[in-house]
Amino acid sequence: MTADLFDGLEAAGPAREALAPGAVLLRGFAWPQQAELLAAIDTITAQASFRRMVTPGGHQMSVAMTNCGPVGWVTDRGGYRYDPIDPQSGQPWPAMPELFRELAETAAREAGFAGFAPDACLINRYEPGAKMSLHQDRDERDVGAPIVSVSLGLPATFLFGGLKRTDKTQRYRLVHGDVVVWGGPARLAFHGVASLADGEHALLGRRRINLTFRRAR
Ligand code: MD3
Ligand code: FE
Repeated sequence: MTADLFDGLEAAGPAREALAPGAVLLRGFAWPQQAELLAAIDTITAQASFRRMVTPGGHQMSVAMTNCGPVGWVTDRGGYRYDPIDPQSGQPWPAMPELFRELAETAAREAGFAGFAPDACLINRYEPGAKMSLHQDRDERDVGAPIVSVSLGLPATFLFGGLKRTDKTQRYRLVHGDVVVWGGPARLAFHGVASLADGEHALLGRRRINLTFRRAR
């Protein structure tokens, strides 16, 4: 009896929560890979360290960033772009680990976007007080491809709005291991992250790390 119920749950697959049309939260989807993900992040950041970039307007971001994969998202006084070279080292970004690619592809498939092949993985590091103001992600060539985000470490309050900056925002709490797939009508929605509350995470300490997978070109 219990086995039958359990089989039923297994057949249903991971818990899928629709946040909005096109936005699917897979709670704890990255949990099984957490140790490997953190080890891979350490390897990447040893080659391409976290840095706080400057916006075209001249403000230094509170979130520290790095990238892996064929291209990386960068900003400086000249604007936003995807660059195959890390401007800090003059070298290509570290390769995207197979584990990352597979996690992003599997999550996208679970959310109904089969065949997602990310060529960029932006790695964001939030320390207490760091935040990301409301913005759209529109530097990618094909906005038909979804964005997959993986939350690790301290919990964050994610702000999700509409297609206009002034649209009302909804708040979601994203915790360690959560994966969200943003596609379809959600792909161009305004979004941001509220100032990170202080805390202590068992594996990451006073930090939140977010992986954002994109098809940039
Ligand atoms: C919803 N990062 O790097 S990831 C970003 O938690 C960014 O670091 C946030 O927004 C973070 O651009 C949020 C979730 C996310 C990413 C892209 C989206 C949500 C999105 C694009 C459209 C709608
Ligand atoms: Fe974004």
